[in-house]
Amino acid sequence: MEFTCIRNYTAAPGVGAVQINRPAALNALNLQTMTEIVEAFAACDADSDIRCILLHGNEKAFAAGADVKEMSGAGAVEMLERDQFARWERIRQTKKPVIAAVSGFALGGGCELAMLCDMIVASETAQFGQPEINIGVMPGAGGTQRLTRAVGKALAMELVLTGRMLSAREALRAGLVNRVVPVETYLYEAAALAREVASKAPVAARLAKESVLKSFGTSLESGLEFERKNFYMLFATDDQKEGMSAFVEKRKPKWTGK
Ligand code: DAK
Repeated sequence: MEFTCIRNYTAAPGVGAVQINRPAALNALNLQTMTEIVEAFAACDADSDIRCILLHGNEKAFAAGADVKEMSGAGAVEMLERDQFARWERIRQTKKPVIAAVSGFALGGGCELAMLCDMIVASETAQFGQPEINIGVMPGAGGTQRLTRAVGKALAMELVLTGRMLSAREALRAGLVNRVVPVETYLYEAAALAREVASKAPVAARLAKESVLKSFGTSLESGLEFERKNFYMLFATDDQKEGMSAFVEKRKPKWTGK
């Protein structure tokens, strides 16, 4: 069996790279690819040398959506039995920060996958969209929710109802992506950002990610309470002692992740 997702190299110190690799189908996400992404993320999460995950496709496509050919003949019961949501849920539960490097198409499930990541670095050629309406369905993996939270109701409604694609620059203006960089350097820039995140105290990074994500779907009050508990918890780590001592002693901290 040929792998459609590659996790075989370290893009930068502390960074585990995962590449979606079905170029002939513009990286359309079939069940096999989703399973392999889940496995790759789980392996990165379990590897203490990896502190940040970088997910990317190729220059032409991050992912042009779920695999329409695989889905087209399926009925509701078959879709239910495929239990795709379990795979998406496992990706959502990734503990380490995840950065998506997006070039070319990020459509439908591809856009949803990018939005499931914690930050997005886009190349100038990136195009985002939820074109499911054009094939008689609607976003099914969080698109109506995450896109709306990221860009607001007006633009989300337009994208979901017309299927129009958003350019990288528009995505930046709308707050969907963190930065737009030349296509020649997008992977390098994304890896540099991932490397910076990977250089931070790992437990603090994990709890900080968790706390930011908590702001969705919770009241300000319970979000603040959650944040407070995580903040206190960090005072039980060696890294907090090390980080603050290093600051006082004017030296670089050495993180142990403990
Ligand atoms: N699925 C399968 N194959 C795809 C594909 C896709 N989404 N997108 C592209 N391909 C394939 C094309 O069929 C073509 O294959 P061959 O004909 O060469 O065998 C090859 O990739 C190159 O594509 P094109 O020839 O079309 O390339 P162009 O440059 O002319 O056009 C395009 C690029 C991206 C505009 C066009 O390919 C396109 O419109 N693709 C479909 C985009 C789309 O509709 N995406 C949304 C799909 S629905 C769920 C989770 C997620 C989802 C659903 C449920 N659960 C958890 C339950 C998500 C649903 C979706 O994403």
